[in-house]
Amino acid sequence: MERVGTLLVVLALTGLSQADVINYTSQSRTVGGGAGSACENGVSDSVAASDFGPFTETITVAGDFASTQATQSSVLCGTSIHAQGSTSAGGAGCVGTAYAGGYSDFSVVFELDESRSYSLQASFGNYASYSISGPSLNLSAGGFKKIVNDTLDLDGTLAAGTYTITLDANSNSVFDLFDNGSFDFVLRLEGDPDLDGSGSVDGTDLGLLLAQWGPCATCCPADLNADGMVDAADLGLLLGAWTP
Ligand SMILES: [Ca+2]
Ligand SMILES: [Ca+2]
Repeated sequence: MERVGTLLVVLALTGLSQADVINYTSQSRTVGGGAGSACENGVSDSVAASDFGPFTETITVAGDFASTQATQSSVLCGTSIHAQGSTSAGGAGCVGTAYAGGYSDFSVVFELDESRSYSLQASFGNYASYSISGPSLNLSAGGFKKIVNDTLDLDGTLAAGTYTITLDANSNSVFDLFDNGSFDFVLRLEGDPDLDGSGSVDGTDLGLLLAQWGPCATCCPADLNADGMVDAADLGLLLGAWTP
């Protein structure tokens, strides 16, 4: 019974609302495939995220010569952003007449109320592109250019303000020769030790941290130092911020 009681306490703690560091103001996430050309049967299909929740979709559209496919799995967390997407082109026999492919587009705008440490890891394949803009981080690459195996591995401090991240797995979001691409993106920001946003750092926050102990798969607000793990380093930060 004691173990059951402990489990119930942990479940109750993880059910608490937690303080968000990232304040999302808008998002646009879409996957689609196919085309309106005779070469691909003129069939197309697409799905877009309708809110800020997790978005996981795979679209496959069969054509006369080949099928096109696009995928996206993205999660907008309170302290991190995760996004994976890929596209494939079909209709190789259609070169010179028309070409069809998939698209996987990801775009979010968010605000930081105060400066925060961050870590960012990303990789891009083939005709992918990315753009990150804000007060203290401005990066872009790709467009119509092939950026095979481009990677980002950064850390530092983001100043307060508004940031826009755009990831595009086929470079230009239209059906054409540039339709094979992929992105794999993770941005983590340091968490707030007051995990439940109560105004104090106490046993409730400690319980939330312990419940998230280990590697961070996706949303992981107790990863206070933004390294992808909830471990002794984060515990030390929480205890160091303990409210007397
Ligand atoms: Ca608290
Ligand atoms: Ca950590």
